[in-house]
Amino acid sequence: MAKQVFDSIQDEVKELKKERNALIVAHNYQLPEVQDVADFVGDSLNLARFAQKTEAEVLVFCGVHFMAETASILCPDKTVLLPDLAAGCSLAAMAAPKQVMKWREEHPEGVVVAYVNTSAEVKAVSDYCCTSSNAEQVVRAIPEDKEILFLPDFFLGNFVKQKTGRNIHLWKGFCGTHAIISSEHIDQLKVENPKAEFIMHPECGCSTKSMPYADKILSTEGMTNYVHESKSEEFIVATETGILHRMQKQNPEKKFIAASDEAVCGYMKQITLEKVVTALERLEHRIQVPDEIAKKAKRAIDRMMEIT
Ligand code: CIZ
Repeated sequence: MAKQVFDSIQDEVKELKKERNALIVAHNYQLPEVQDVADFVGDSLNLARFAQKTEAEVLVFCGVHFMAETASILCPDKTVLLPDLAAGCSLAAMAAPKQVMKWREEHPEGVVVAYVNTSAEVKAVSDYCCTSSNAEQVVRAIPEDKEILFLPDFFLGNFVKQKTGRNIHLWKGFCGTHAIISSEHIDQLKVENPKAEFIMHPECGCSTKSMPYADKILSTEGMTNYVHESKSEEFIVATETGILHRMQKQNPEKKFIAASDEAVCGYMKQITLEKVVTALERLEHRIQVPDEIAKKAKRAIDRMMEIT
């Protein structure tokens, strides 16, 4: 986006935020210009924590629907806006509440751990919520004799299963964006960039093949912290490409290479700067979770928050 256009929209956003007593939060996968107008950029857990702490009345949530739902559940007194309702999540859509209930019936002693990439309705029929930054910790907090039902991401669940050695049943969901990243392409990038550290997200479909030689397997927040602290100057980053903007901004002297330029989440990219302005002008689209579902989903989210 041209600098002049960006500056003028940024001024408009500043005015509107003041008028509405609003703040903008943006996920690590958002478009660069959306991240640049945000008051806070982070992963879903840190965005939720920020939302809880702030005194703003309105939160423009630049992320996807399930993230805005979580913010709304945790901040029932705030107006949570999602600038475009088409910002969904293909992974979250792979688990419906009825299917989860059936899974529970098949494993009556099982403890259900739902990755944050689930609808509020699915969280409401789960025991614990987790994110990729705390999935291992959440699983370790569950008594050892319990079998665990992990959903919806197969690869994250499998990663946690390997790390903990726990009896975990895995749902067969996956993230279409992370699935694009191939281990063959990573092999080639590693040859071309021999000094680069290779860091990958546990949602990567290629994780089974590439995991043994990944320098680190981390959540988005884990990745941003790691590249900042690491002495290396080059990194191959296997996750949605939006995160490279934050990494480059925080570490201008380092080089970041996307493991795949095609790992772009079309849902995340539904949120544009223009739609952020419209959301603030019209106070739309308000995300509200029905009370009964919110109450039950909050139990699973609170259990996670107590552990991490
Ligand atoms: O929790 C999040 O924000 C997601 C979906 C991924 C991550 O690793 O941060």
